[in-house]
Amino acid sequence: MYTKTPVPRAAAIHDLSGFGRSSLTVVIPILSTMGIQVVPLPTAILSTHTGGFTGYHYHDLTPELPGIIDHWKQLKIDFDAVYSGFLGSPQQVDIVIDFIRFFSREHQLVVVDPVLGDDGISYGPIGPEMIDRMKKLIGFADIITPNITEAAFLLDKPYSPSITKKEMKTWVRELSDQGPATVIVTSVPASEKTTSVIAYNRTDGRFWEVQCGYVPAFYPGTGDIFTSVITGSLLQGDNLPLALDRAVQFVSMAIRASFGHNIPNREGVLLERVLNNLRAPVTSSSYEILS
Ligand code: PXL
Repeated sequence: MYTKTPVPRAAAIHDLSGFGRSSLTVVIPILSTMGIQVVPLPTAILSTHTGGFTGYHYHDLTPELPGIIDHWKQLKIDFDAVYSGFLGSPQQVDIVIDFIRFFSREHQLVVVDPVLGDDGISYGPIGPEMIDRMKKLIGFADIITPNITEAAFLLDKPYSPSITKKEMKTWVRELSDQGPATVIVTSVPASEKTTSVIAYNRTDGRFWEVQCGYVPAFYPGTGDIFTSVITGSLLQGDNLPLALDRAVQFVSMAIRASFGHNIPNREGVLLERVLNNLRAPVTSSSYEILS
C-alpha cells in the first residue's frame, strides 16, 4: 500500500490543453473518479494539444511554478503520489526534481510519464534538450510509462515500429537501470492484430505482458489516460499486473466507444461516456507473466 488516507492525494504535473482530451483534462477526471484527490500543477496552457492541430496557442508556465510550489511547501502538503507528464520547458525538469525531493515521504508513489513523442517523432514543442533532461528526471521515478518512441529516445536507440518483445525486455531492463524500479512500455507490437504493454519490476525481476486487441485508430491523449489509470489503480492498492489490466481494458473501452462515431480523432476518445467504468471492479484479467 502506498497510502493510508481515505482519499489519497496526488500532485499532477502536466499541461492544461483546453480542447482535445489530453493531459490535465483527462488526468483530473480519471483520478477523481478513482477516488484520488488531484492537486494540479499546470506546466503550460495550450488552446489544444499538439496532435493533429496546427496554430495552437502555447503559454509556458515555468515562471509561475516556483511561486505555486513555495506556497504548497509552506502549507506542508502531504502527497501520496507525484505524477508528472508533459512539461512546458526543459528548465521544468529541475523544478520537478526539487519538488520530488522536497515532498518525498515514505509510502509515496512517484510516476513519471516521459511525454516526448510518438511514432518515432517528438511532439511539436519537444526539442533535443527536453529529451536530454527527461533522461535525468526518470532517475527520480518509481514508475515510468514511455511508449516505444519515448523508450527509444531515452535510451538513444533507433526507433523501430517493429521492435520484438525480446528486444523490449532488454530495453525495459536498461531503462530500469537508470532509476525507476518499474518500467511500463506501451504500444509494443505483439502480432499483426495486437499490441502489448510490457512491464518490468526490478525488485522481483519479473516481466509482465498484457495484450491489447487491434483497434485501427490513433487517438491523442490515450497515453495520459493509460498512466492515470495505472496511478489511480496502484493508489487504490492494486498490484502491478492488475493495474496494467485495468489500464489496458479502460483505454481499449474508451477507444471502442469512440471509434464507431465519425468524430475527428484529434478530439480524443469519448472519455465522458466510459468514465463510470473506472468504478467497477475488474471482472476479467488477461495479464501474463513473461519468462
Ligand atoms: O498526450 C500527450 C500530450 C500532452 N500534452 C500535450 C500534447 C500531447 C500529445 O500530443 O501535445 C500538449
